[in-house]
Amino acid sequence: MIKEPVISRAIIQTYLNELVDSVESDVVIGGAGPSGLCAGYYLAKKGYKTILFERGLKLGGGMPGGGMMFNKIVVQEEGKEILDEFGITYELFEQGYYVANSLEATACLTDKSLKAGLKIFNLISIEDAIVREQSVHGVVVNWSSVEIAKLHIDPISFETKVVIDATGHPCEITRIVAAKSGGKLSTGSGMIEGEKSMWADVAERLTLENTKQAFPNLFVCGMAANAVFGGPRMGPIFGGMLLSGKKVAGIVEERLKNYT
Ligand code: 48H
Repeated sequence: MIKEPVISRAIIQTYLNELVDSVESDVVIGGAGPSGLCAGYYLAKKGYKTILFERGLKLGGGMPGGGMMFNKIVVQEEGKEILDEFGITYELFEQGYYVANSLEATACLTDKSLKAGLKIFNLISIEDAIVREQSVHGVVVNWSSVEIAKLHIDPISFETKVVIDATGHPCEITRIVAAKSGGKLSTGSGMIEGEKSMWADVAERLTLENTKQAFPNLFVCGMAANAVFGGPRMGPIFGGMLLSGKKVAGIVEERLKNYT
């Protein structure tokens, strides 16, 4: 006989165990787009306790939508190694341009990052950061439904050594830190420089250059990196997003090795 209370207990208990275990971690990532999932995969695979909060119900950010709802993504030569790493099927369209199904790409990133040990909590939004002595020490979160319904309910916080802002175009975590720190980011102006108009070639290069620390213990990747440091957008080419996720994982790993 199937008992409803057991089903309820199984869900609530296992979820809460994971949430309680995540209150302290090595890395918190905000956003489950391609760059965030990729960063989470490489860090979790190395054994770092890595937690990801995603505002939405579904994962993948802007990836499943492809280009203007055509569910295909393009990846340039440099990004092919990551398609291979995640087992994503692709075809050569023209020399240097690979095309993949955006749904399969999203599914593979999700599957491999979860199996590598990344803890993903969807439907939870990061609304603030813990900042102490000019350094980030964690994130402040609430249910996305609370945010959407504009309910006056206090959030809870998760302490961590490093935060990665992978929230895409709005660069939400860094924007909050910039505002509350009075413009102390490591950008030219100390504030968010803002994303520039489309220029795929330059944008893909700058995405990688801009993948770095924006504030002590706060790193940016993907579109957030370009928004924070002032790079252009690139449209539905995703090599830069994937490579940025991999790059930030490497930088964060170095930071964690020297963390006291
Ligand atoms: C929790 C949050 C919060 C928050 C947002 O936009 P994304 O796909 O991000 P990237 O940078 O990995 O990829 C960008 C790519 O999808 C894209 O938009 C491109 C290539 N555009 C080019 C162009 O020219 O337009 O994903 C970000 C994720 C989303 O799922 C959000 O729901 C989530 O972050 N998110 N999660 N707390 N405060 N803010």
